[in-house]
Amino acid sequence: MKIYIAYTGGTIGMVPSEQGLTPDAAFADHLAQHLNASDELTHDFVIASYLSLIDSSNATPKDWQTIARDIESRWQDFDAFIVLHGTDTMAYTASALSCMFENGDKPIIVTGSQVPMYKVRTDAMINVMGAISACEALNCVKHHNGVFLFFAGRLIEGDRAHKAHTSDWQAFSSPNCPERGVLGIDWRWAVTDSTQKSMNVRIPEMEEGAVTILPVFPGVQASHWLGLLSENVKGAVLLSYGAGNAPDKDPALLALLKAATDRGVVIVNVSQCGAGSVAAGAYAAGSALVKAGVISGKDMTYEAAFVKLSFLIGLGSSSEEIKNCFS
Ligand code: ASN
Repeated sequence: MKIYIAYTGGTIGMVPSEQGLTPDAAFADHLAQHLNASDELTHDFVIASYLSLIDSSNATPKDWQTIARDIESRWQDFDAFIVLHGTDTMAYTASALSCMFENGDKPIIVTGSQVPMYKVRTDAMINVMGAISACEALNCVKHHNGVFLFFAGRLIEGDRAHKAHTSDWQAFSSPNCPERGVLGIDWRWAVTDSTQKSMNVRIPEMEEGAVTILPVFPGVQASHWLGLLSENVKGAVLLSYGAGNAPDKDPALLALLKAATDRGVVIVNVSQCGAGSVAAGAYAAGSALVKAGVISGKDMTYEAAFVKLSFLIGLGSSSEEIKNCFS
């Protein structure tokens, strides 16, 4: 197999500096040495290091676009793609690539590590080797391809991953969807729908700052959200309580939401619980949101809801089209 590996930044290839860990341009060579040292790996690897290597906490929607365009430009030349990325925003990038490479017929696996590769006790190579193994399995055994996040033995659908732990090896969860595969000594695969859908690659010009997140917390006031719902904002993820609730006794708060949805901002309700689904309107406190024009994000992660809004806005979809996509 020909496998393209892109190092975009992140802990996996970081080294110490006076300010703390920072990405290292020499990482691609070190990784190549590791991969070439094994006789068992017979693949052709091309490892690219991005010119601007970042801690993924600096990533913006433009970076998702850059990674997607890079993969698209090499699509015909490789059988599989591995994106090495920081964990902080890995779930957003995996979601974005899922939107951009819909029903992709080759694997795109996003991975990284909790501890840099230069350390003795690192999870870097176990994650890279697992990602390579996922590429082999997806390509050869004809399990369904697509975009996935691989971490600590779990192959998670790209638009279902959530960063769930700061320091465990198992940093990602798949709250509302079974993992596609779990890698122990061998793979255990989930049964999936086997209908082959046609591939649809759409990489829009991504806007920065078009989507915001509105946190709900005890005592939240309209003034807290006013700046977040500024003129240039076209979409928002509302991080509600429980099954989709927010305070319904503050008219100013609801009026602010209603004014935003009236001017075309699409506001998607996703629970801050981390797992489970929004049941829009089950409680009076949730019905008030529905009346203000807020739509349900159902069981999406907030990362996926944020990305899907950004993607559809990038495509130039109207508010109505975006709402239809979510429903
Ligand atoms: N701050 C790092 C990043 O997201 C964290 C990591 O990769 N483990 O780039």
